[in-house]
Amino acid sequence: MRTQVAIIGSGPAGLLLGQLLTGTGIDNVILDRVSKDYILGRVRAGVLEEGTVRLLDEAGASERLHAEGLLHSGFSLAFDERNHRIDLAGLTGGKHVTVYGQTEVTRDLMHKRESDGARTIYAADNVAIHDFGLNRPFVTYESGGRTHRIDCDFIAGCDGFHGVSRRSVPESAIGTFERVYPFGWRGVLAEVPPVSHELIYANHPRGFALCSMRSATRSRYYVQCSLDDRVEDWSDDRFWDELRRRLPKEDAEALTTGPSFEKSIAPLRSFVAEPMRFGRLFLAGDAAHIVPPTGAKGLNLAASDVHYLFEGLRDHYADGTMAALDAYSQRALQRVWKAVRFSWSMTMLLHRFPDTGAFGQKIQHAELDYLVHSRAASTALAENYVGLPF
Ligand code: RFL
Ligand code: PHB
Repeated sequence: MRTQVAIIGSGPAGLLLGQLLTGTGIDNVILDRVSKDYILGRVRAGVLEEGTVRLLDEAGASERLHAEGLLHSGFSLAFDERNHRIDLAGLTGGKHVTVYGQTEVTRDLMHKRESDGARTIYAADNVAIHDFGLNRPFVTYESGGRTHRIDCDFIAGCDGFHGVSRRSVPESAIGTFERVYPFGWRGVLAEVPPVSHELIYANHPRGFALCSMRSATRSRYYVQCSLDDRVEDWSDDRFWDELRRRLPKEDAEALTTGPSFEKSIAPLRSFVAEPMRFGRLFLAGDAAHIVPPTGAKGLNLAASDVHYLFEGLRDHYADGTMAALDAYSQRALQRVWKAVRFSWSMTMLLHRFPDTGAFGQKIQHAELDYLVHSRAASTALAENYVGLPF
């Protein structure tokens, strides 16, 4: 088989890139190691920046998002037993975020891809990428007991943190930067109305908590937990009790609980690989970087990478230029590091660390107090949260 761009990974990065390319008449094939149903069973991000929504518009996959997504013009930082609202729209000249699940973004992109007749190969075993340092790269994979080969002009490595693309680059050619945090997030999804119509990020002596949602009837909640915890250690009752204890009294009393239908524990990590381009291989999204979810940036960074990569590929196929592809890694990384910094700072601000100590707690408190009472500091927070321009 031959294509122009072989895309490894059918997560939001790969699907969005595939749709933008298909819309411009650039042939592409997406390969994923797992099945479509498995991908649609993953519950992850929930907050979309305006730039991400714009790209989904461009990809022709945003009709349901505009009908069902929830526009949020603010969120709360909870500490000292009360909520302090950050007025995102007021501080950023009217910008919003949209609360719409990653699962739904993925479903909409898959649906659009199928209706366009673009090729996707699910459950592809042993995907391997070859000769990306040369002009004629190719991809191999196994399926139905046979090995298949796809010849292409470029490979887009959109296969997440554990994918094969980044691992195929010789260690001497790649630099990595990493911080692993000493805790995780225990998350639940439950068919109950959200405790508040806006998100609440809580800093509490017992640990961080986050109240989010997927719709007016479906809530997504998280509490900071130990890395040693297993999902089975957390009954629904234990989860709801812990969440209540970490919220201001008015929210704890208003919280509606119910059986959870998705439970997970996610470790938290910051990670960046540099550069993001190796010859004819381009990394995008979690394949190149990971941020802790505290700033709601992972999916949005995948989208901005895809924007820069798409521009490079589009220009190349329009008039043969490599200029934007040559600039890809540098342009993407400039934005990546700002989101890595923001996600790290939100994580440091809101969690209890084993070594926080009395001094650390005083510093966190002073910073929170400054953030919510200084217009300059609130503006910087809001500007980053709604997303830096791309
Ligand atoms: P994905 O979604 O991991 O997709 C990668 C795809 O590649 C496939 N794959 C392979 N395919 C072929 N061969 C191989 N060897 C392969 N290895 C892997 C996988 O099966 C998969 O289908 O990466 P992508 O597309 O870069 O998207 C990134 C986002 O998924 C991620 O950044 C976000 O989910 C992060 N995140 C959040 N981001 C936000 O912007 N806002 C949020 O509110 C937010 N909340 C979150 C989050 C992530 C979380 N977890 C679970 C880590 C909340 C949580 C709890
Ligand atoms: C979510 O709804 O899953 C969510 C929202 C905000 C975050 C992280 C996750 O910062």
